[in-house]
Amino acid sequence: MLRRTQLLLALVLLTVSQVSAQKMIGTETDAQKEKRMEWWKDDRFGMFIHWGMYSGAARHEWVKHNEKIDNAGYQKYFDQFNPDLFDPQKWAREAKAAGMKYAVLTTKHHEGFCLFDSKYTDYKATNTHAKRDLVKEYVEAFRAQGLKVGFYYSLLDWHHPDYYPIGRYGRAAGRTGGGDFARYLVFMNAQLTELLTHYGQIGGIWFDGMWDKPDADWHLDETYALIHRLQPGALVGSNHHATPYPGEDFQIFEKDLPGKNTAGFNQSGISALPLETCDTLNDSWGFNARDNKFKDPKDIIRTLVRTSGQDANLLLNIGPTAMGEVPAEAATRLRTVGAWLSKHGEAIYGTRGGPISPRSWGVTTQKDGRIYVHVLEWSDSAIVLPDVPTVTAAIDFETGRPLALKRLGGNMVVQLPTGREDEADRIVVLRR
Ligand code: JFZ
Repeated sequence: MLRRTQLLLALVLLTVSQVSAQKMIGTETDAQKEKRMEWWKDDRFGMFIHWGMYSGAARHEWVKHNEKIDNAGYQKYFDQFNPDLFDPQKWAREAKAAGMKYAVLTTKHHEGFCLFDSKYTDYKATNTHAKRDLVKEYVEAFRAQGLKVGFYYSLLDWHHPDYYPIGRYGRAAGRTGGGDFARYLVFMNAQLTELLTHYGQIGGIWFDGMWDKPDADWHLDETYALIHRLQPGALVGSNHHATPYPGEDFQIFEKDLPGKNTAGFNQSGISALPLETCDTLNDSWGFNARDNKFKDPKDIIRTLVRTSGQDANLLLNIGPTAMGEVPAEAATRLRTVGAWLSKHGEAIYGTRGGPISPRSWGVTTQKDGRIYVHVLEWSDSAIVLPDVPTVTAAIDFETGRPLALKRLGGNMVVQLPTGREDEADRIVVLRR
């Protein structure tokens, strides 16, 4: 009898907390939400940073899973972790010079190691040779450069004993075979509370790893309500590759433009939420000494332009070494993008997707009565666009010179600047 009353009480409490969680998320109007997300959409371009103990292994951030390393075998990366070249101000300057406006750092990746000084674990940077809270230094350095700071947090945990039953991945990582998932969720929410109360105003929380246990009850509504309550301005996104859940503010596409699925992760299609693509400079997120498949800077610029043309953001990753250095191949690419943005940023920052939907040749963005036609892959000297009746003139962005514009059978034929077909982007400004 007593047990039944207790159960009933627990059920009532759970229902009450769920109802209040939904209310927290649900009371915001669309207009309020749009206002809250404006800065983020205006920013368009952010820096993703994958950094952890796996950086020391230098063989991809999934090394513990890929090489079936148990906790004892992985311990050496903890013992060796000594990022004596870590200079977050340098990272922040690199981000700024790249034209990035916000950043997201892996505070805890799948390996379970925390870069911050959490009360709820010993598996943290404070207990390594670093002896300090690295998240705090990141936050301070990026903020000083005027960038917004966000936190990546892995729901999946290959180390915590209460992450049980284990999911699809990390099965050979020497797990104990027991644990209490409800207790894990308490731990997780306690850590999120630390992240949202110890570091000032946070841009957002970027979740990952839910795909490891898609059918588990993560009590997402409670976690999301907690975030929105602690920091009403923070944005919530989760890289679960599914249609976004209530309480999420943006939809993430991994290694693909929104709606595309060349990587095989993104089967969900585009939702009504604001969008973000996250991508790598080579093939790995965490530092991988064997991965030298660095992308052509021109393609990186084109990815940024294409995401903007889809009214989406680009979160572009660096994987610093365990010592804390940004690999030279990454740094030079960031500088190239930054140099391009310093000249062409007007057609990216603060824009929204343009009136002509994305095409194979390129995309359009728009701002303040101007349409920016980004011609990315088209070698002819003119282009045919669907008519936008309010357009009165076409101008070459680079030189400010007028370009011929003719109406023809419900289309606009726009002359393109020649001799620059090889450039990452040829921008034509259409004036209204
Ligand atoms: C995830 C992480 O696993 C990865 O390490 C990185 O942090 C990235 C941003 O996000 O990437 C995934 C997630 C799921 C799959 C593959 C890569 N999956 O389900 O195949």
